[in-house]
Amino acid sequence: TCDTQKRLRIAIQKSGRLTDDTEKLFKNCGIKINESRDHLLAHAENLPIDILRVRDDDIPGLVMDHVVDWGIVGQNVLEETTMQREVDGLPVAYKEVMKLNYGDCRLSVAVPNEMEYKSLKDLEGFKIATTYPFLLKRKLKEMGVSFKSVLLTGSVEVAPRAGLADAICDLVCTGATLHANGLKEVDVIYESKAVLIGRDQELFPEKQAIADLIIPRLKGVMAARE
Ligand code: PRT
Ligand code: ZN
Repeated sequence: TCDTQKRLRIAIQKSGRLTDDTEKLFKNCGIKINESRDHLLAHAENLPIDILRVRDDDIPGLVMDHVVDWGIVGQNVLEETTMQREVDGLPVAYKEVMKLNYGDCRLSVAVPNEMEYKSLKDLEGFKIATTYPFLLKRKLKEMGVSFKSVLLTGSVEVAPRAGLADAICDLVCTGATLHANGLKEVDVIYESKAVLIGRDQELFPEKQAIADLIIPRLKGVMAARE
């Protein structure tokens, strides 16, 4: 339909750590979305913009497969997904429209408190539980450390205690989760924040006009919140 040519389609996280900040940002930019969070697709009332609410893990692929024009996702998920898609032979092109000022976290290696740790070399031969095997492997390969990753998409922090792994590599914000699980953060391997990405292709002129209207507003709102 002509709608898909004329309305800018943006994928955002349906429900999670990026959702509130993303919705606040849109609201402050004057994008009015009244539909509730249960709607997969929400239409802005006052602008030709459609919001697609999905799992954050799906957002890079939706942009790279040209299903949406823009997406907001953590750089951690973006980079991990890109490396996975390269292995799978899927398209990985996108462009970064702008970095956003929320979603800050770090991907860190953590080990049991009682373990003596000096450097990443101490992880040689370890089993490491993580949701981010590609980011971890990139870093450890660079350091010449071989290891075995144990893929867990949740409850990563309980893996050492459960005897599933010797160490973990997980996202950290305050460190409270690690602390509560008898783990200490020993090395940061990747620092992340939320980014707005777009498909690597020219937009239809109608959509480009909406993008040109919204980009300065996004920048303005973020500058005001610094
Ligand atoms: O359902 P869906 O797949 O969409 O969500 P999700 O559960 O995969 O992701 P979600 O909502 O947890 O996180 C979305 C994005 O927020 C992440 O990809 C990061 O880019 C960013 N982010 C920022 C974080 C954190 N901070 C964070 N602290 N993501 C996760 N955490 C988790 C971490 O994994 C650990 O379990 O919070 C816990 C640690 O927090 P602290 O404060 O105890 O250190
Ligand atoms: Zn996710």
